[in-house]
Amino acid sequence: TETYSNELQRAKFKHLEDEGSFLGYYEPPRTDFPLKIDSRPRVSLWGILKSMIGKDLTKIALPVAFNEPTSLLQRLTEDLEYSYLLDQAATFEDSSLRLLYISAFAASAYSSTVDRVAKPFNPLLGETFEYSRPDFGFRYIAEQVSHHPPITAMLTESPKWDYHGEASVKSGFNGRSFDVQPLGTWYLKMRPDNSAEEEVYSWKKIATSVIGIMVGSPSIDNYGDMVIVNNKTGDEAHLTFKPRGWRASQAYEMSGHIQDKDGNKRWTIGGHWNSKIYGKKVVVDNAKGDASLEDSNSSPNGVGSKFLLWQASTRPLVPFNLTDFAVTLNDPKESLKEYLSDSDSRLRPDQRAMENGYYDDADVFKREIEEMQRARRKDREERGIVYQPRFFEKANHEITNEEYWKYRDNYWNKRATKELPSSNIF
Ligand code: ERG
Repeated sequence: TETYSNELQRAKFKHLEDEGSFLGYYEPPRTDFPLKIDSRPRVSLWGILKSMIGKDLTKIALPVAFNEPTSLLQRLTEDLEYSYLLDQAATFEDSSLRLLYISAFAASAYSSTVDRVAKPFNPLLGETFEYSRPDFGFRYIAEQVSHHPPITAMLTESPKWDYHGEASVKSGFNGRSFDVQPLGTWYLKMRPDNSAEEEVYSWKKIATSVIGIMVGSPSIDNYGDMVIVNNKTGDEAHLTFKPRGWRASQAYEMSGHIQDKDGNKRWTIGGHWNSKIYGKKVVVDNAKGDASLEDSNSSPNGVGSKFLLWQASTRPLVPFNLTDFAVTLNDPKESLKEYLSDSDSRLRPDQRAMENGYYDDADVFKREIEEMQRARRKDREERGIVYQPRFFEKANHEITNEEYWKYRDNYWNKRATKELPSSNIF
């Protein structure tokens, strides 16, 4: 606890410990992936998609050959791969510098999409995924709270920050590209080292597209504008992710700036979301407040040239182009089993079969559990029961006043005492 600078951080740390959040996670995460070679049958994406123009993801039934062995609940955990940027952000006294690092965090989430042209398993209604990292200091819980439309609620907590939001997307194949537009708002609650109060940041995610489908070399692009607001100070980050376009030189590019509440630019940010992102101080050099970029040394504290904010980890050699971080997600560790909810993605039989290379079994299991899900829905309809998610509920956000999914505070404490309700969804 000496590593925490104030009462808020210490209280949160104690809460995470008191709820046994890291039980079952003290062994290091796996570094090895069960499957060594990807022997999925080669199927042309265009061959499948050409008859589905105008359809969205919920109406496109794809064979498992288009899946990767992660569930969307796990795919969302990947936002946290570079969570150290948030711990770093909390150390700065200058709120604009905090926002600079938070911007790098928001951009870093896109690095995992490179070469991942595959569909994560669509979570069943009520499916959950938990993931704690004692080494990173956070715990994560996600739940599929709606099936039509598919909506996932998630919350990550750590001593210095909490990150939560709703993943729901509008998607569609327009004949050229398959486009995914995220709809939900994402929130970061920060407990800075030098402050006795929390602050809330919020933003919306940019679009993700599968491009190059017709020409037979599909790849992923992320593009659009992102505005991250510090709702307490009024600071704003304005970030632009360039669409790849025709020139390869523009691929992966992002740039932007951090401004204070009066619109004065304080930092510029830029780089490539697949490799490196830099920050640079904006120096105001005359009374009119014209900004110019100064050049000389390299840290956020010194005045000077650009400094490295973030760098992508190198990818391991595993099937599906998973990152090191993604490899750890579906690990059904012995030490964890006694604590897991029976609705945890790690227990999905279809995904397990796929991870072990049994694609045909995966297809059969997938059909089975989806059939069971349809039967449960039919049963609810007949009995006039409205489905209630177990661990999240709708609430109005106290600061943005938008509707959001609020954690009901009933997962981790029940998990610690092994009293999680059973779901029987798999
Ligand atoms: C983007 C960030 C959002 C949550 C979210 C939801 C779903 C997806 C995107 C993210 C990333 C790209 C995904 C997409 C669903 C399908 C798509 C994973 C994580 C993949 C690349 C597309 C696969 C197509 C296949 C034909 C190969 C459908 O907050």
